[in-house]
Amino acid sequence: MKLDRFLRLSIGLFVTLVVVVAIAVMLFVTESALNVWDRLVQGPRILLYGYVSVMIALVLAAIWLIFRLAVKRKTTANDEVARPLRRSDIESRLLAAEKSGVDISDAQAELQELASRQESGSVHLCFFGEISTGKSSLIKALIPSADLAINPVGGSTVDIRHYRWRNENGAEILLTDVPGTGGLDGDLDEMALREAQRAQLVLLVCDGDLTRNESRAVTWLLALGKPLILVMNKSDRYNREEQAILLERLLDHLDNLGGESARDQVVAVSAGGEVDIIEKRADGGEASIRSQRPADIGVLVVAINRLLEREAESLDIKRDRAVFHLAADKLAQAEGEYRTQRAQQIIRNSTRKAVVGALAAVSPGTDILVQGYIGTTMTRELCRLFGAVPRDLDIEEFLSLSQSRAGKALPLGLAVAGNALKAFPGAGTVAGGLVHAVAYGLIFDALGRSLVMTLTKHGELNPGTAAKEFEDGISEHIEAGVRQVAKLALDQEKTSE
Ligand SMILES: Nc1nc2c(ncn2[C@@H]2O[C@H](COP(=O)(O)OP(=O)(O)OP(=O)(O)O)[C@@H](O)[C@H]2O)c(=O)[nH]1
Ligand SMILES: [Mg+2]
Repeated sequence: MKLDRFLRLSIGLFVTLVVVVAIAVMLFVTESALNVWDRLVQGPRILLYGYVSVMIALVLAAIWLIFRLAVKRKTTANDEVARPLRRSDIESRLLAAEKSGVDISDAQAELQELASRQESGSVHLCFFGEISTGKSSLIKALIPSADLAINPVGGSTVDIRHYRWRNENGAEILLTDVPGTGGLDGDLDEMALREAQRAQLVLLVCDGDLTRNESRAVTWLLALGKPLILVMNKSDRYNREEQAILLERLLDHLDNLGGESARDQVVAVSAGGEVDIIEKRADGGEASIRSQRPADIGVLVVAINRLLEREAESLDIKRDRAVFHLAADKLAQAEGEYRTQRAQQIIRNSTRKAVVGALAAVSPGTDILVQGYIGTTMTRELCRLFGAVPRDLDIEEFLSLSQSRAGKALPLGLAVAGNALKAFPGAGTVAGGLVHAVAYGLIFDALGRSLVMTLTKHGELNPGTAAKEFEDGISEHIEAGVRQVAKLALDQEKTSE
């Protein structure tokens, strides 16, 4: 109790003291400010304006410095707002990417294909689904004269083909057959997904309840805003009741996955398909005859026509948006590849500088290299490449956190470098300086590699996380980079001889 009272008394005294000091400081500052102001007002105007300008400049400089050092800046990726992509968005992104050296040909080809489809005014219906669900058979049932690969063994369609179909209103529609997804070749999945993205309408063909992959595909298509019909093919394998139950379930799935679907957007059909019938011959023997099961696809034709009618206004707009996304995805992929390449270049350049520095200096020490000019430049360049805008303090903190680990890893670097140089053809007698230079190079290379991993994963430089990444992966990275760095050091030494 006594202690509590003493504490409160002390706090009271302390607060009083602070208030007294604050009032004194305020009085002092006000007095001097007023003094200065009086003199300035009485003096020549030029002095007044000059003084005020210098004060303003000092305040602005202080704000700028605080902002640069302490305020976290947003990465460019975070600035993006989720809204439908427009042609102008994607075109300006393409232009910017091309300027910085990214190969934009794939993304550009996508826009060109869109332009030619827009010009022809064609409507594309893509038959999309898991392998062997009967996509090609359905097209064959709609266009009996079409020549399609149909096979009981999954994976019979391996490319994209368009077939002309005239519906009852006389409109010409292109039916697109694509490879089935879920086969052994992942590239075919990619090909099918992209073509579905380019079509105005997608028929997702399944042959029973939705599998996990099919549910995922429906979610993706709905997110793209794709007009969709869920086609349960091979319904001849089920009786009426079973068909009704399956259809109900598919409708539920579609609702749960976020589709605002009309009942006629889920249909049960039978493309027919081939069937082997055993016939008794006149001589008493048996013969197997391959025949075509009758197709039952009337509801599908009705569903297609209704959806085309309902969506007439928005078909092209939705298709265009989906293709802009496709082009943006392709651009992002190209940017990723470019970034990887550029990052390797930056790391290689910095590593070379570290090796050169180490070869030239008597005893450079990891601290000078890691925390010095080369370390800061490499970190800054890699951050810029990944669109991260770290504060200067973050870079400093990251490098100083990494420093102790770099120092500890030096013996390992030296051992690995020594071994690698001995094994290198033409290295001759390995001098101590060269081993040190390779070891420093290895540490630098590891720093760059771990930084790229962090930036790829998080998109920004968080000093603690990045330094931890460096620490965790350093041995692995040292081993991975040794051949390249040893070669670099040997080449460097040869050129300086
Ligand atoms: N029972 C039955 N079998 C069918 C039906 N439609 C197709 N099939 C059979 O299913 C198998 C696969 O048919 P495809 O048309 O090649 O299937 P797909 O989806 O194009 O296959 P991929 O191109 O490999 O993805 C064939 O053996 C067809 O005869 C159907 O309505 N009922
Ligand atoms: Mg097929």
